[in-house]
Amino acid sequence: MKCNIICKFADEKAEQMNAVVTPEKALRFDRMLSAASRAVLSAHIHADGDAVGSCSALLHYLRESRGIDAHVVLPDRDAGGTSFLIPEEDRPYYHFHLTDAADAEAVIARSDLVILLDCNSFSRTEGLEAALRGSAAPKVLIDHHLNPETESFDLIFSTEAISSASEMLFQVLCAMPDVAGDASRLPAHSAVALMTGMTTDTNNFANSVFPGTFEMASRLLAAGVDRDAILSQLYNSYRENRLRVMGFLLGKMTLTPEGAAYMILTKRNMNAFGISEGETEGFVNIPLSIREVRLSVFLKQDAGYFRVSTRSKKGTSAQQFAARYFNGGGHENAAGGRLYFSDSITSIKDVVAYLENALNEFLS
Ligand SMILES: [Mn+2]
Repeated sequence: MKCNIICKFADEKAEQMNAVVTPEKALRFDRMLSAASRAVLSAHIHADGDAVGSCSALLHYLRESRGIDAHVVLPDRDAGGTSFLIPEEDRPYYHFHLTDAADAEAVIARSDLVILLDCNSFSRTEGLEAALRGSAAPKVLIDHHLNPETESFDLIFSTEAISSASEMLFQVLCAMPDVAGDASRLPAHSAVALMTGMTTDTNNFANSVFPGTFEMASRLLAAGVDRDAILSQLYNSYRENRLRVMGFLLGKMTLTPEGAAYMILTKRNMNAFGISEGETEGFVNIPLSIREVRLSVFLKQDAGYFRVSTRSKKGTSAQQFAARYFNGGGHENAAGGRLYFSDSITSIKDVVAYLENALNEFLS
């Protein structure tokens, strides 16, 4: 019997990958690290597993392997589920602009190297944007999003043909002379953090998986990474409240005739369930398990606006939907944006009307 589900990875994807980490670029990065003494690493607002994973992996490599006084500066906070990547002894190296802007900006001001991870533009670091842009230090981008802000960086490692910023960083680190392709030469924490970032960005190897993704996973496992322990931290360490609010949202989920599903979480509901930022991570993926659903939208109320997350099945563009109706972006099948309250959108009812109209227009 002929199998009609075959994997088709175009050769150009592999080639694209080779063109990203060339020996010349690796050498330039190695020289930049050798010249640096105080580096600052940053990532997008609402840091997820890949943002925290790639930052904490690089933090440990720079500190342990390169003797660089490295610090991580994040716009708001780390995602709840990845706090195991920031052990108590690492806390002094993490700075959150939301809770201490002066401290975060001072760290950037004294750094002689800026590295942005899992983020295609300084604008996505929100409160940190001015300080990062204003830094006179050389700037490096390690990312996997569409449309990197090329003009703002001295060196860029970025392609969409990769699972995560963590995978991009893995390739870059493997090209460093002290690692030389041997993942067991990475600091143990870095290996765990890279595996974590790749796992969360692929939704545990369900989406955005490339040949290099399994190769990296294989090499990290061979280097001793305990994936069971990571999975237990990521997926079996939630609070009861998270499942209660999940049940509530799924009960109220709306399906549209065009093949969309949406869920809306208000501030009032968040407070009632005692849910904090980051605890609803992954909810937007669930409705895609329904056969008819090709686009899932999750709205979560924030101060003056709704955060919008969208996920889609192949053939439907979550990215275009987020860009067209929510002034956002991201990846083809995973994107996000915002819906602000305005003169025409003053209530939840208006939000629902806007969303339903958008879904109808986009999908029909
Ligand atoms: Mn990412």
